[in-house]
Amino acid sequence: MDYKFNTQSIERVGDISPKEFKRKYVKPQKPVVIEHLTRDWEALNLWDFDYFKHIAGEITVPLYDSKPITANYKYNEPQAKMKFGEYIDLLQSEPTDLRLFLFNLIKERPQLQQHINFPSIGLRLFKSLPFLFVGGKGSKVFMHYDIDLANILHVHLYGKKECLIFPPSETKYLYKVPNALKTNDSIDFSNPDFEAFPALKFAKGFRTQLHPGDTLYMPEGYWHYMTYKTPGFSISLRALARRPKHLAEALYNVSMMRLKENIMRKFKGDSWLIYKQKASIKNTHKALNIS
Ligand SMILES: O=C(O)CCC(=O)C(=O)O
Repeated sequence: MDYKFNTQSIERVGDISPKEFKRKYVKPQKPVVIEHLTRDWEALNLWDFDYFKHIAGEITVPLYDSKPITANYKYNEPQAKMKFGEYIDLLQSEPTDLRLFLFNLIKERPQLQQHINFPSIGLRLFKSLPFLFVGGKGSKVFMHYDIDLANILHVHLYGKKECLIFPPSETKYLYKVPNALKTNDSIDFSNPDFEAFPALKFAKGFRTQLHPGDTLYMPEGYWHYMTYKTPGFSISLRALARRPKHLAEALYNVSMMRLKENIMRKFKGDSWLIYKQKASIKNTHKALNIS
């Protein structure tokens, strides 16, 4: 991985006790990859694309691509829908930027629940929300943080994936788009243009490459950008944000932010989205005194 950003490699541990995990990573809100947390998961051996096609090929799934959104779409509305089996055929036959994002496959196929074990790691994980993420070779998940600012265990189960992440402290350098949880659409985080986006030079982040069985702990509100080096999938387990500031933002995001966004898109159309892109640059440069 050859990111131009100022990054350090995310620490890796094999096994870790809940006490040590809390002390070394949750309390200081530091990311870590835990290599053996899911050693006993049947999903690691059983789940692959053929298996998903067999048990869930007929389900219609929402898909997202990498094109900037237009005002015709509501907040987080998928750009495409397809039978899961057809999508699997597509990503196995050619590179595609179509991704399955935050999909609760276990709700659709509850028998899958028995193949995963919620780890005892000192986080109170939501048992009903193991979300599935799937991507084709080369697909990229734009830089964002999650609406609930949860503590996330991102369990990688198949393929190879690269992760570039930044703590919330770096938001001021990342050209955050107003009333959204993403950065300016024109930034290519695989090859950033520091002339056009000079504040990015100051951002300090972390990177790693995930292989099947790796669990990435992403603390509250961490920005993340993922690149699928091969077709692959992961699931994420989440626990509520603990910091009052983050909890308050999570509540605001799921209620007001989303609502405001849908109203503005409806009444102002694409000019609202264009305004926000420009504002992400203007606000960042103004706050940092960059002319
Ligand atoms: O890896 C992916 O496809 C997206 C992961 C993600 O955005 C998340 O875990 O919140």
